[in-house]
Amino acid sequence: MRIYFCGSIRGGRQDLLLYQRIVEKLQTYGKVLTEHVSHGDISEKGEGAELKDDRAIHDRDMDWLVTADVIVAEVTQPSLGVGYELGRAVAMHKKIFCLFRPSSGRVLSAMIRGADSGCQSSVFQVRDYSEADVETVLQEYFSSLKPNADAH
Ligand code: 6K6
Repeated sequence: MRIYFCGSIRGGRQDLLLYQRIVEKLQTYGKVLTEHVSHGDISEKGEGAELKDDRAIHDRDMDWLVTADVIVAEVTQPSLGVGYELGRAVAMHKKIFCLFRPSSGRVLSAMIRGADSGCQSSVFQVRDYSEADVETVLQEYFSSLKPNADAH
């Protein structure tokens, strides 16, 4: 399974340690295409060890998104890039799982919360969770995916 993980970079790196836990768990289910989102050496400016221009980053990420079977996004820290990736993934009819922590005191964008139809088999799901439960929540989501289910 090819997994595309979305998390804030220029939107703010406050949740970096949580992204690392999420990526570690996701790696037990398949190949995480965007592992770098959890790398501590990328600053809020999006600068990392491997310097690329913005167009190259965008084009490479979109190529990966096309090939992904499932998109997992931590959406608590607002990020334009994550919102953009989710919109593009919806247009591609991808399976999408968004994780939000109400304990942050934030209110999730209606455009993300409202994209979840509320039905358990919805291709776009938003899950409220607390940090301590992140591995369990991911486990529940991935066990609910049918083996060999078509992402389109
Ligand atoms: C250099 C080395 C590694 O990463 C960099 C530079 N930046 C980015 N690289 C890869 N993906 C990125 C980069 N900046 C943003 N993204 C994508 O947008 C990621 O897949 C994130 O999910 C999302 C974050 O968007 P912002 O708006 O918070 O930056």
